[in-house]
Amino acid sequence: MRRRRVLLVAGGIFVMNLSAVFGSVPRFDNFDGDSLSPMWKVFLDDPRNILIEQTHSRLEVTSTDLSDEVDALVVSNAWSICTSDDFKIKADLYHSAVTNNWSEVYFGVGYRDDPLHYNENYIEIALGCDFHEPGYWYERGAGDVELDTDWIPRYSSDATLYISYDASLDKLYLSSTGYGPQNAWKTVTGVIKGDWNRATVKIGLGGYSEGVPLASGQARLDNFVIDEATLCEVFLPADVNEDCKVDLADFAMIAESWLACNLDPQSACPQ
Ligand SMILES: [Ca+2]
Ligand SMILES: [Ca+2]
Repeated sequence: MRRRRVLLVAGGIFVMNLSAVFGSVPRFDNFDGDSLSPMWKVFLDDPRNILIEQTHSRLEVTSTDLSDEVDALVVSNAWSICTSDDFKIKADLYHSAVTNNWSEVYFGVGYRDDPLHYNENYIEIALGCDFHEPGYWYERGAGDVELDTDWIPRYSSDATLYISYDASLDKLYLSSTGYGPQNAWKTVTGVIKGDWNRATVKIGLGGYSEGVPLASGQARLDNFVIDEATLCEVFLPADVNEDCKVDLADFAMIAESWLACNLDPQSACPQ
């Protein structure tokens, strides 16, 4: 129905001491200051035609009519959410561009296998519009492939979007009314710890446009809150499986590859 590509999430290769930047990871961001918190990293597909900026005490996505299937988003910088425990996160989103082409603002979780390539895995809930019909949009994807999508009409420009996770059931609940299964519009089962096999996930907040000129205030995000979560502040260099702990599981993965050598040519490897 809507061909799109979303660039959600950074890889886990960024080893920096985030706690040195601002103590522990904040549990909320109201985007009110003069500049974006270091808890976020910005990704822009095409800075000439789509931007995400902290201004007017919120995050605003703006774009031109030359934006062509492009994203602008902020992603959790170095920190991530542990999937060993339940989590509850929410954010306020607003989208009022009613046009024939698709544009949206979104909130989601995901990760990227290979930070050098468009190889993202993500689950998002969005406020968007195309064919002059505003709607809520759900999407689960891997790279350029949409694996699962859904859409329902929307009658308000703003909404609080809720993402909650039941770690024991590996169920992710997406909603515009509240946390948990009782509020879920979409329930995604067996993906985060199942298909993805992830001990942590990153958070993404952003916008997307297919040639829709988004003016200041038409597409915006605000008031990100972590109501419940165990956070990983930063991956340690020896944390091979990225579960925020360095233990025997990491050692076992290292031992599996011990003395392996992938140099090309192979003659460069120790003989
Ligand atoms: Ca704000
Ligand atoms: Ca580990």
